[in-house]
Amino acid sequence: MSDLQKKHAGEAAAARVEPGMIVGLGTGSTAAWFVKALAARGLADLRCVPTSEATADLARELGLTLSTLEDTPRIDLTIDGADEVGPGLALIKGGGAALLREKLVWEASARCIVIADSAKVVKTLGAFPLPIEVVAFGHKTTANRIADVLADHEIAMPARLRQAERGIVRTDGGNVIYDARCGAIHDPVRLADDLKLITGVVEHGLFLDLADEAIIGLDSGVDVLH
Ligand code: ABF
Repeated sequence: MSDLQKKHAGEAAAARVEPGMIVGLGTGSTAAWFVKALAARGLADLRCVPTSEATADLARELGLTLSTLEDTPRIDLTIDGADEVGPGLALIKGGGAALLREKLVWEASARCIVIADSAKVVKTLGAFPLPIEVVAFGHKTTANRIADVLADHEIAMPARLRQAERGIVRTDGGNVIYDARCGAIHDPVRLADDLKLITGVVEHGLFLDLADEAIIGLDSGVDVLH
């Protein structure tokens, strides 16, 4: 994980924003570099839709004007991080437990650019555990149904409830996160479809056909993938 590479990617992405835009602000440390660089540009008439309370706090602190999906349902450009960037810009996201709001903002955006350090680029998705957002009520029984679906995809390891020092991790929406240790995901489209059919599953971290471009931070600049 290279903070310098994340900074390069975030700053390059900030240069893509134009005055008057409605901008989706991602979540995570790479997205934080973007938010800082965007605020430093001091562009006029920006309205920003954050994908998490953490990003909202950072943007507010830096003087960016915030909006909501309700007030600005059509976003011009969203810039956000990822945990893995695979072939065809298929992504795993959700390491920051913000995947639901992120996906809602991405799907409301005319254009989405993912920013990441070079270590995030992979040939096959799945080494990073796939986050799955689950309704808290009865989540253990939902986890059993997730295990059955994963088994259908030859994924033997059960998904694990995400916990932190303060206890079970709750998303901004009050849900819980299960991380599925897939190892390798050979059919992301089928897995995404199957996960969404599970009662109790709200969303998952497979972002497929959503990224228009990737700005990959390098030690000495960036690489752009389409
Ligand atoms: C967020 O950024 C999450 O979806 C993703 O997990 C995270 C990556 O965090 P970082 O940029 O800190 O590596 O969008």
